[in-house]
Amino acid sequence: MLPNNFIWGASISAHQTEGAFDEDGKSLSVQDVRPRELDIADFKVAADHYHRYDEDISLLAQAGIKAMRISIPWTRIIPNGTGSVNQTAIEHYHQVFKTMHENQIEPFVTTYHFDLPESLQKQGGWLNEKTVQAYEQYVRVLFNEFGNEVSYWLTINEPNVMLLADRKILGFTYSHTERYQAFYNLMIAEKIAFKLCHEICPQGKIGPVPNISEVYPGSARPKDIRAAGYFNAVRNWSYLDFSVRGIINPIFQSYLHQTGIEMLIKPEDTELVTSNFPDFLGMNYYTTVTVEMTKKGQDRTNGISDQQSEDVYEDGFYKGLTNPFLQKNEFNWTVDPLGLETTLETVNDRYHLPIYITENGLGAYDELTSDHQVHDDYRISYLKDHLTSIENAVNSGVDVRGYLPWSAIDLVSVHEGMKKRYGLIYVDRTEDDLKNLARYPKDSYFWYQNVIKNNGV
Ligand code: BGP
Repeated sequence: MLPNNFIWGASISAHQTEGAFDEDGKSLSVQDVRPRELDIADFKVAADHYHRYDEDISLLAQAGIKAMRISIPWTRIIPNGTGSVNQTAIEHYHQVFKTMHENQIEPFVTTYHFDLPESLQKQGGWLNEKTVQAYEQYVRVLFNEFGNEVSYWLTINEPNVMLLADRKILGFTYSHTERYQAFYNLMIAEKIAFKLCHEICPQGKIGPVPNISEVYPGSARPKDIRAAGYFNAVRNWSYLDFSVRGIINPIFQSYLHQTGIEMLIKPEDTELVTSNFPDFLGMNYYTTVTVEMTKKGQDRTNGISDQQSEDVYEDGFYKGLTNPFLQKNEFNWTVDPLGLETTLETVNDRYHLPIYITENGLGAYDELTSDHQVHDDYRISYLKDHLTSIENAVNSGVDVRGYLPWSAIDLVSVHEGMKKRYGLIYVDRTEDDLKNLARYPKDSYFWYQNVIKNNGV
């Protein structure tokens, strides 16, 4: 049974929904300039949420939704990455938050969701400590401007996926050494956000928002258990141990040492890292990952793979493989609702903090009928199965306080553009035909409305 004050929400990001990519003073982010495959939509218009946010917020309120996760683009607030603040952007988000509050919707705000200002990327991005200082200035503006309108702050969306992921997220890949230099700088930036939020926003609460999922061993072979331990540390606990415990996870440290990298918390950062902690955990969950041990020099191709496993590889440590006991969706993503229950229990056991599920959803080819309906029973069963896992985790003592599924409205998928739809609300456009961008609630919207009314499935 979910608690009476359980928060029912929905989630989006700015670059995947707003459009207006160069309007009202916004500069270009790495998402605007990175190459998109020819057949998938870019972010220039997306779902035009920048101009239609009042309609979208009102539709969400009609479903009974009480929280909406959005991100604010750094490129609107401080277009050059550092320096002058764009007052038009400040005013825009004051209006957005005003509209949310008028609709009894609580904002959950991600300060940075993959859309680093290109001007900072050109100076080395997260490899450059100057980006950490720029982020400090940026979040100081957010907390001072919106601290009285926003009670739930999320720092950096999925630093683990961003750093481990393929080039589709950032448009480039880091070398091994660069990856962990960026890791350290990103995690220091997050600690600064914790510190400033607690100093500037007395009512504010803040948390990290990694993509966390249990890593399974490909067999009962001890070496595969070891491989899963390494990837669990690299993918998950390296981030959450730094955020929540202020340490470099020991298994992660061992992996780094064995791969030729020494990572210590710099003496000048020790106070910051060990004195500033989150109030809650945001957690994005889509699937679980399965790995096996690799032999040194073993070819990384393994014949069978899925979206999550294709890029999971470290010679001599782990190699992703498709879990033969789980189904995949039509975009080749493994589906594992029980994995969410397992992951929640593990995260609770490790960190003992309130958890908000800030992303969970099914990307699918949806079809709009001639009478503007979308019969997405496949999405209803995905959401129902995962909500059941959340209820089971709560019943076994995990402090889950909210569910903000991905996504409130259809948006531009990072990997597969507009055709891969996640929304509770359909947005009428295709990859290359903007049509009228009209909004049509799907069957899953009405199902979710009923779930909210009953406070659970
Ligand atoms: C998460 C991101 C979201 C969204 C989601 C779905 O990692 O936080 O922004 O992209 O993945 O993935 P995709 O858009 O590739 O379908």
